[in-house]
Amino acid sequence: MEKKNRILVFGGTGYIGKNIVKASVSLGHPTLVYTRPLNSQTCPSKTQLCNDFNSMGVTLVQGELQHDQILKVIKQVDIVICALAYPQVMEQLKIIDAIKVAGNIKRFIPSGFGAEEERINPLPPFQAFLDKKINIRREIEAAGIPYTSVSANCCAAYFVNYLLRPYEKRNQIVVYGNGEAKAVLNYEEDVGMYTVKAANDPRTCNRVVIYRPPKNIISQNELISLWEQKCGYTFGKAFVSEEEIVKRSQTLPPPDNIPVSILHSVFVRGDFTGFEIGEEDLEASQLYPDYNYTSIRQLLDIFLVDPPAPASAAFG
Ligand code: NAP
Ligand code: EMF
Repeated sequence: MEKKNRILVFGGTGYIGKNIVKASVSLGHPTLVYTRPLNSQTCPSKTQLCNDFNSMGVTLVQGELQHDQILKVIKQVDIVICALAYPQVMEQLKIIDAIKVAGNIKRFIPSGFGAEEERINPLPPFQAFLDKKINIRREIEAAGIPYTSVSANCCAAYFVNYLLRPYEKRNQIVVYGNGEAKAVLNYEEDVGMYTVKAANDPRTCNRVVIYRPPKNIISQNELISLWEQKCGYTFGKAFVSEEEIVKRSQTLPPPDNIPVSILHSVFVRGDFTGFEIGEEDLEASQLYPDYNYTSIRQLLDIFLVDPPAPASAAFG
């Protein structure tokens, strides 16, 4: 039996990161999570998650993003996956430096997990957001570190909850633009699984992998219709015009201007399906056809029985 790569996750206690950690464990990898020190100020949900990780056999390494500390743990693994929050995106330079010094890392996955950063041209606030991630891609390439960049498109539970608000039992749903543009909504657990698979796959070395499974390509209007079929209820629609959305992106102060710019890119412009997956591209469901991802239809069935808590407009 081939020895499993040891995987280290930065940001592993986060929204995306926890799915990566769980996927790493479920796929049989020795898994380490580098996390800021736990103390009396640590939020109870993170403390509980770390306890759960311990019981799953995850090795928790507590520390700050400081060179010597991260170098020491990087020397113990084969693969590094970073899921740090957006405000810490440039902190990845420290991880890149440590990987260069260590010299043992087979693959580095930077904290992308969203748009295909170099194939869309969104409103300025989202573009500025993407430019930082693109900068990190260039630094990784310049360092000669083997990498895989992940374009996970939209986290389905996050965005379906944000759009439908099932928890709030509203009779009207907000629609951005005319609701026709196609988005790609991928269940967070599948983002974790695809990411760990890709991180271990020779085919994806120094490549971008796009997560665009066919059953997860959907417009807001299609999503609402599906939800109406499942609920047996017809919702009113409150349309927010593109002009209003653009105006908000221009008038809201940073960082509040980023989420509205993302909504514009995803749901008004349809940027995330605005380019073809060509012969040269790597798409996750084509790379791993035997992996049964959770479709939007299946996710709505989950929401029916277990609606998530109210949406928050974070921009992690
Ligand atoms: P998050 O949950 O907000 O944070 C991830 C981790 O970052 C936290 O668990 C924490 O780890 C660490 N962190 C947070 N604040 C920090 C600070 N001040 N200093 C040092 N570390 C800090 O992040 P996320 O929402 O999962 O985002 C991860 C990536 O996914 C980002 O690149 C984001 O843009 C992307 N994303 C994409 C989507 C989508 O729909 N496509 C949705 C959400 C996020 P510890 O406390 O364990 O140190
Ligand atoms: O705030 C967000 O969405 C609100 C509508 C951010 C967290 C979501 C996100 C999405 C992305 O692409 C869809 C972060 C990074 C992305 O590239």
